[in-house]
Amino acid sequence: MLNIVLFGPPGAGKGTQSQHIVEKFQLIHLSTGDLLRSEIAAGTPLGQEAKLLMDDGKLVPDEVVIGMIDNKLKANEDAKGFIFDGFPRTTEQAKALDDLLKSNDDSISGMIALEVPDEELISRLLERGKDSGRADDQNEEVIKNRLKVYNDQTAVLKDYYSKQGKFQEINGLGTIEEVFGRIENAIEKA
Ligand code: B4P
Repeated sequence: MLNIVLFGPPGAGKGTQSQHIVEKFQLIHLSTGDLLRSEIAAGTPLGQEAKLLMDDGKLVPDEVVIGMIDNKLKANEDAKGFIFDGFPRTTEQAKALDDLLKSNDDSISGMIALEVPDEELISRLLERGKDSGRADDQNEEVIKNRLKVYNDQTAVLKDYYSKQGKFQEINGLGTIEEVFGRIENAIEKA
């Protein structure tokens, strides 16, 4: 199976690029951000709890997102592979993902990290916030908090995958097509 972790700070282009990857490589797209926003839209207790944290730019508890991914993996046992978008975001989540895949004799093929400078991330997210309706994209303080959470809790995962020889970093600046071209090359090497 081809299992790719698409990694990067908020606004790096993970969700955008995942759509192209799914089309080209026929992988199942698993975005914890999208799954959480569906729970919010459905007004479930989980969604109500998640909304309070997400609107502040904080992470949702590990056990909640790990449980959602576990359910989705079980529901897609015939898949050719998965693109993990926005997950894992903590070392705890990365270990849990390894265990879930291992129980199916499977593993992560590679992690592709999109590198984009902070000023560009902030400008992309504020732009999206104008019409996306996403509360976490509308306020610069919340965006800065998301970047801090990324630097404090998530960026460490580059080392986690690097130690396994699965880490590739690519430039996330340029047009969506240019970035996708670099991702295609990285996936061929994964
Ligand atoms: P996510 O939904 O993962 O949101 P994100 O980090 O902002 O990235 P996204 O994929 O949406 O944006 P993209 O870079 O594609 O997370 C939201 C929140 O959910 C988190 O803060 C957290 O609270 C919670 N959460 C999610 N997963 C979690 C987990 N595993 N554990 C705990 N909590 C979790 O795009 C951004 C913008 O840039 C778009 O407008 C796009 O059009 C634009 N763009 C993309 N590529 C571009 C390019 N090449 N040039 C110019 N603009 C570009």
